[in-house]
Amino acid sequence: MILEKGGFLFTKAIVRAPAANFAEGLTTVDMGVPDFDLAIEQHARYCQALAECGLALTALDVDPRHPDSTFVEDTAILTERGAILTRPGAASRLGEVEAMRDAILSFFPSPCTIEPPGTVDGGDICEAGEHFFLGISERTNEEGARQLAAHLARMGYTSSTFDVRTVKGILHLKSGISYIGDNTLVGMAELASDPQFRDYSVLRVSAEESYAANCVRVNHRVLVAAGFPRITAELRARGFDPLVLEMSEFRKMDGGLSCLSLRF
Ligand code: CIR
Repeated sequence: MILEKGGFLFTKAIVRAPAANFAEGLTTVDMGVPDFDLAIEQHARYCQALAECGLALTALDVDPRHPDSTFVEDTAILTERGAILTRPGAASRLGEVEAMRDAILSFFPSPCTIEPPGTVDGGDICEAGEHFFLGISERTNEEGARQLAAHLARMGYTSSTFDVRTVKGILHLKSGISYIGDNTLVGMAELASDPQFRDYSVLRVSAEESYAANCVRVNHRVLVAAGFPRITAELRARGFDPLVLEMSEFRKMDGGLSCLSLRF
């Protein structure tokens, strides 16, 4: 496996542990109420995994004013060439951006912003080297994607949009497809067959393993959710090095592996 320059030599990550009222956050799935103690345990293991991959972590203060605030990925897009603070599409999450602004200022002194009526959730933004796929979803609207595309273009990146609203069962673009480096995507069949992904090698997840489409390349490892043996074996067979993590409690709140951190 070739470790690419540009994108996957991360040294830092921002995380935030779930607040005690985490179960009061938004969800579209019917998988029961998350167990808070187990969520804390899974989050701690997730942080330990990032540290094992060589990342130094910044942990934001727990924020019970925002029950979804453990899903830090949605509040910013961090690239090698600059940062964009988002404007989350759920009203209850708008206030999460302020703490993220404070946290990134020492690393990214002049982040761009998304202005009303634009909305963008970081979970809809899939960085694939020089190109970004921007999901249009219930959270990211066309205006948000337009503003983001302009910011990215100024940084020298290209982008294209993908409407995920017709794909059943996914909240964000990255719930259904992930870029793991080496020109490779992992994706649900409904997305993987789209012509805009034709120049990539695509590892397809089966319908039963669709939750595992949200995996995360972190330096030499690929974080994969536990319980999905087929895609984990396939990753291994292709020369990737999966690091398997339990995500059951975050899944109940529509969260995947990528949303629990911002890596840069
Ligand atoms: C929400 O509905 O906003 C949270 N409960 C889950 C957000 C997951 N974020 C992500 O996948 N990037």
